[in-house]
Amino acid sequence: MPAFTRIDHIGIACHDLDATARFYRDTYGFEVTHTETNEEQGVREAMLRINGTDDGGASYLQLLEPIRADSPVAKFLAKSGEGVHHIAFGTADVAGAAAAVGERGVRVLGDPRTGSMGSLITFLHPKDCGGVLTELVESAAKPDGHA
Ligand code: CMX
Ligand code: CO
Repeated sequence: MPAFTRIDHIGIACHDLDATARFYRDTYGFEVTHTETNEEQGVREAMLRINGTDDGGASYLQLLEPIRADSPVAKFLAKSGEGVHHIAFGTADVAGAAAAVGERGVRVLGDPRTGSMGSLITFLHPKDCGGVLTELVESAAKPDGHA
């Protein structure tokens, strides 16, 4: 069984990243700790660190605003509206974890590629996960200090 060590993040689809970030700041005091655009995923994203430090052991909210009409998040917003889009589990070895989950009959959506903050990510099909789009994340930073 692969080791999944934390909830890395919860991904939330929104139309307006800045307005949604303001809601989380004003309602809960959660601050945006990182922003970036991921061209491949077709999103502008904001990470709000909820606990820990950026050492590979923290948990985040990940706000996602589409930058292209044909991106997965744009498609989701058109169909379902704003809300929780995916959950992401942290692991020290995303390729190994994806292979192990794939052996259990879950469709893995592509090879590991670049995610937030230099991480390696892949996705599991929501139809094989009880309706939950699931992401696997290997942080660029390792909690034990080893690269
Ligand atoms: N959660 C739950 N179900 C979802 C879903 C989601 N986020 N997105 C799509 N689905 C469901 C749809 O409702 C649909 O169900 P029905 O067949 O019952 O209608 C089914 O999955 C197929 O959806 P679709 O709208 O036809 O979309 P596609 O099949 O083209 O794509 C998916 C779905 C999951 C393969 C695609 O969204 C994907 O590859 N996602 C992974 C990449 C991604 O989401 N990137 C953005 C986040 C980036 C990041 O986290 O850094
Ligand atoms: Co994500």
